[in-house]
Amino acid sequence: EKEPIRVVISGAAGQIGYALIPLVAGGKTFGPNQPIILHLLDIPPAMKCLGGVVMEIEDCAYPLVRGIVATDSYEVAFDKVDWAILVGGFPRKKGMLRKDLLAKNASIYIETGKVLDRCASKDCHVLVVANPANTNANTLSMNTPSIPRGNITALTRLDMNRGAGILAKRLGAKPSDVTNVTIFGNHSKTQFPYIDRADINGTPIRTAINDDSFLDQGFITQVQNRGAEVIAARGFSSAMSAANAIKDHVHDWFHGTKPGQIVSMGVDSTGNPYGIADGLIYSFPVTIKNREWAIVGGFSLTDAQRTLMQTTEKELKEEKDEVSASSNL
Ligand code: NAX
Repeated sequence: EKEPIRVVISGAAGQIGYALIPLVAGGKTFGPNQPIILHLLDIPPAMKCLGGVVMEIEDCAYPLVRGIVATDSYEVAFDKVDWAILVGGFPRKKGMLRKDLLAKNASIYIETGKVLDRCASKDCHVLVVANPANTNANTLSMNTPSIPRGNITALTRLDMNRGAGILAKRLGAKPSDVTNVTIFGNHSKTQFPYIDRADINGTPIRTAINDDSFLDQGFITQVQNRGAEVIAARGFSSAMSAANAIKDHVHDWFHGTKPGQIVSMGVDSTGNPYGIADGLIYSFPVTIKNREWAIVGGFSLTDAQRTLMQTTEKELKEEKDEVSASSNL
């Protein structure tokens, strides 16, 4: 039998945590033969609730779960972890400025980075989910000098899945038949969902849908606003679909992408083939082999599409600058 791997989930008492734990513990991320030791981190006021979550995990009697560590200590939570799924963060409160949200989360991700660097496995693979996800990942990465920068990623898979879902619905097709939708840039309203490498059962999406004004405008806005639509309807932000996307991101990172499959991840932009500035965590099309991602270059881009890529790049630069200003990074 394989050795168990240690997987930490931060923000484990929150709503994404509640939807994610069954996927990780049930073998949907690391596979049905990979035992795991679950490390669950949250803050002190959430400990009682986390205790209830632990009881429920025990009551599920998952065959792959070989241990549970539930804690409010970063040191304990990050001790020897091989994978870190970081969902915990400070939520945007009413009346709070974006700048304050950035600063608050920057301080969390500076601290998280420092402790992770000290305590985690040196080959720890990190996925940041908490918003602003790309910038939190970048902040964390600047504080993890001994973990390779390629090991730090941000979640844009939900946006990619949303895009595939919208296209499939429009075509009356199965979402799984729509492949290779790409998300460029930030996990925010400036993101650029790109469909010119996407297809449905081998037919390019642009041919299958044959409506450029929808594909170049309406579709993009729909993907950008999908998160806000869910909040407006449900009163809470996406959790089921976010957990599902985390499962997909980690699954593909752990197992590799299939031949011909391209997925989107927020990754280090340094040296990228699209002319985006170095030093950002920007979402690109990637393939994955041996737990290493590689950006897929050569996508054809119109001037309008280049502008969309630059708009989201500009936002990421601004977020990075605001974090530096607030924390003297
Ligand atoms: P919840 O508020 O339900 O849960 C967050 C949990 O994090 C809470 O239990 C809280 O106590 C904990 N927490 C707060 N500060 C912490 C810290 N310093 N260390 C450890 N834990 C801490 O939010 P939820 O709906 O689960 O969303 C979590 C995060 O995911 C939010 O930042 C949200 O914006 C972000 N999202 C990102 C998405 C993406 O695609 N990248 C999509 C979904 C989601 O909106």
